[in-house]
Amino acid sequence: MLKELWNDAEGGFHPASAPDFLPDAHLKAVQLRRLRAVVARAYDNVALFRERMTERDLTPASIQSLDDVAKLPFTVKADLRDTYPFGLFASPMGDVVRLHASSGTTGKPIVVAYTREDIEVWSEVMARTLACCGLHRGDIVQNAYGYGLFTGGLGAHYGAEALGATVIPISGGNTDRQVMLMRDFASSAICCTPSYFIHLVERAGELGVDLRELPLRVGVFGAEPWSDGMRAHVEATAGIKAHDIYGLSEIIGPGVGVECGEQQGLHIFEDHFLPEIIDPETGEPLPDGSEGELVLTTLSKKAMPMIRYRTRDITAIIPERCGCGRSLRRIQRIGRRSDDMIIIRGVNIFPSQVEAALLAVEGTLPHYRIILTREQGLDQMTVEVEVTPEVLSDQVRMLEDVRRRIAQAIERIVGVRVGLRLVEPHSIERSQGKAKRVIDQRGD
Ligand code: DLL
Repeated sequence: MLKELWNDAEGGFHPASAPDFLPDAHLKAVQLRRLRAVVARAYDNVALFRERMTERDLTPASIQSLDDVAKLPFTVKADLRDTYPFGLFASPMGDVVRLHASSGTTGKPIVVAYTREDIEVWSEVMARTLACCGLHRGDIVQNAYGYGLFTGGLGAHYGAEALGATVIPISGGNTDRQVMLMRDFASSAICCTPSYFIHLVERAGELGVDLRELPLRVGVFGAEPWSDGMRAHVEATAGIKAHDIYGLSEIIGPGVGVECGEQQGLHIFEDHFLPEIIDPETGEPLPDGSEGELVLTTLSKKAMPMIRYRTRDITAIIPERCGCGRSLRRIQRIGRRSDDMIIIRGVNIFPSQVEAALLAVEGTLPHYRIILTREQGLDQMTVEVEVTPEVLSDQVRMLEDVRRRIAQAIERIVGVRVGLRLVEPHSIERSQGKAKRVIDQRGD
């Protein structure tokens, strides 16, 4: 597959031949053929899936059209935990060439598996991801996603190599060295979490390096939610174009979807991943344009097919065609998960709303934490945010003014008054991977 996409004469992908641009009818035919094959594979090889289909009187022959996917049972994260470690594998161990795992919040990790063909598909979708961000052969890609059981590092690595770019496999952390290599090796792109990149820009500043003066041109940021305010901040402070990349271990890792140059939603690589949006309460499919939970079916995975996996990520499918010409449909950026809702005094609050409120106020820095406590049986929420040295060094009036504006912005967006703590730059711990924004001290 990769060979077909590669056009050496032009030094990169040939856009017209890439599956990103398939005519709709052709794409749908590919999807249906692959859907039928993957359902048959899961039915034949995974006991849990076969039992669930049998309970519903379904066999692989029940899938005659793409809409028939809605007949199939969902798969949820608990299914991966309950069958830990290898219970959902559809390939014999002899065909599994790689395992990854996602740590989750408590207890055992969830384990995912890849055959050689799966690794090829993953490399392909990641190469297409990076091409979508405007990268090509000759680019120097600093890969600061963590290498190891986390899918970010090796996913971006194989994709960058498949694209023909030069990879710097630096992994996460060691920020001073990141800055040094970025300058010395003239990195043109960086892959990492958005929160780590903000830290990197800040540290570079302390070391006297202005990223805007370096050849760095593109950021491929994901693995955690980040707002448009955050994007505006990183694009301005680093002088780059910042693309949002989405994925999850259960489906393949990074490479499920990405923003193109238009930066208006993320294209899903629909020839390999079939997206649906459902009502998270009822499980009913919702039409394009409605917001709900993203459900994904892997169309070509061999070692661990996922049928109607409930991601818990809340988004909507954008019905309109993208200006870039890709026929792949897009989803809106993911700002929240159905399970990260905080309820304070009966009001539902998502961390992304707090972020949007904070970044709208001048004088705040993009470093914050939400601390949840319980006092006399009542849940309390305190937002801790760093403010610029000017705010702190100026007279008390300015500090009070910023505090009042933040409080108002939060109240306007989330609907309740919450505790607020303005702190000095650097007082909140920096992450090397996914930022931990919510600190829950409520106990239970
Ligand atoms: O985070 C895979 C990945 C690596 C994606 C590098 C992008 C870049 P997991 O650790 O399994 O896999 O976490 C998956 O992270 O269900 C979302 O809730 C969240 N997530 C991932 N990308 C985004 C994003 C990797 N761009 C979970 N925006 C997913 C918001 C994201 N949330």
